[in-house]
Amino acid sequence: MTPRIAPPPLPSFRGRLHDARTATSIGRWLGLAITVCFLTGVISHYLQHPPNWLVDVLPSRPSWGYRLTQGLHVASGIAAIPLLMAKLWAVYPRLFVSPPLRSVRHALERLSVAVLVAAGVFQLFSGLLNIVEWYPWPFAFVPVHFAVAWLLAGALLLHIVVKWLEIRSHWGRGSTGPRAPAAEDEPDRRSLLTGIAAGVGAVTLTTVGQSFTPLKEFDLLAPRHPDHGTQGLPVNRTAAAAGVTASSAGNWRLTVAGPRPYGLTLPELNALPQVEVRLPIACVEGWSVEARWTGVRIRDLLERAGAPPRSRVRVVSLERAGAYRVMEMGSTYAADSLTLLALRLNGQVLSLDHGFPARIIAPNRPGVLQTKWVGRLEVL
Ligand SMILES: Nc1nc2c(c(=O)[nH]1)N[C@H]1C(S)=C(S)[C@@H](COP(=O)(O)O)O[C@H]1N2
Ligand SMILES: [Mo]
Repeated sequence: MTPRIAPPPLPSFRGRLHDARTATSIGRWLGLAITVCFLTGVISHYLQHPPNWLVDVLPSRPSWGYRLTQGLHVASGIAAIPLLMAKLWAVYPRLFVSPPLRSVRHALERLSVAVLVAAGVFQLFSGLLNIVEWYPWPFAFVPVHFAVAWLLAGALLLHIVVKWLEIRSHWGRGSTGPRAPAAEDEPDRRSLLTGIAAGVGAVTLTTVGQSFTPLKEFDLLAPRHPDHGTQGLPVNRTAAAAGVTASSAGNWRLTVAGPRPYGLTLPELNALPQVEVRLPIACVEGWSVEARWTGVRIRDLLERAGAPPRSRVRVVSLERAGAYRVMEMGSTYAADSLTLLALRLNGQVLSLDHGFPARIIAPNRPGVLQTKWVGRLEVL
């Protein structure tokens, strides 16, 4: 007879707060954060990569729209990190159930939770690394972050449906019934939740000032500070990084291609009617800041080239290579009176890092599309 080898004993958990009540209390805040993050992320994606049918209907107003949605996207994603860690702490003893798979239903449930956890962890950490511009992976961030967002949304929806009865019975204050939590645990649970709230508050307060400028004094942890940079504005990609030099910008001429193509030197552009607007740059990475921009309306430049109304425009930068060298703009943006080929920033000639001699500034658009060092406009 061969002796039977006993499986290693499963850990036993004595902490009392690893229960459905705690999981529900944390889960609703985590669910809210993920929902806000998902919806604002989808908005960001379609503003940045619109399918053709959407290009001319994307709204160029409100001018602060993208600033708000992308600020919320990054803030809700950051807030979700401590919430996700707390939630995983609350439920991790359930990893150690025996037998590990009880039925087909149980197997499917565990699989869906595995997908949910993996997608949630991936989204939050890839997003976090993206805002510090660290890409320690072989794939492109944007398409993968976008695809996994849908996976996460689907897995979350499934999770809520599967757990609906449990969630409902633990949602209210004095939940009763057979699954009601022990009343003597409530003070401990309140302490735990207060601690989690303090953690969420701390990470939010020390980062949200990167876009919500009234709190900029507390912006200690965000990678960017709204005031730090030449001319009082952060720089995302410097002229040096883009390979643009003062001399390449020196004998610069703007060319405008269209039914009546033309070129303009910088003095000629400066002699055209100048418009001043207050618009934010709102980077996809979460920082944003409003500034005063002066320059020539894009729609005036297009009209001069004989562009028909509701034309789209392609903008080409002097930059030799780079993901943001070429940008296209739908007719709502091109026709908006706030959309400028800006020559000045806060009253000063643009610095080379901010796009000298000329850059695009448009309302309600992701920062990546605010093309710097513009060399050419093409009526489409
Ligand atoms: N040609 C070009 N324009 C560009 C970029 C770039 O890499 N190349 N970066 C964009 C990004 S990501 C942002 S957020 C804004 C930032 O503008 P700023 O550096 O003047 O603050 O410029 C945009 N314009
Ligand atoms: Mo950006």
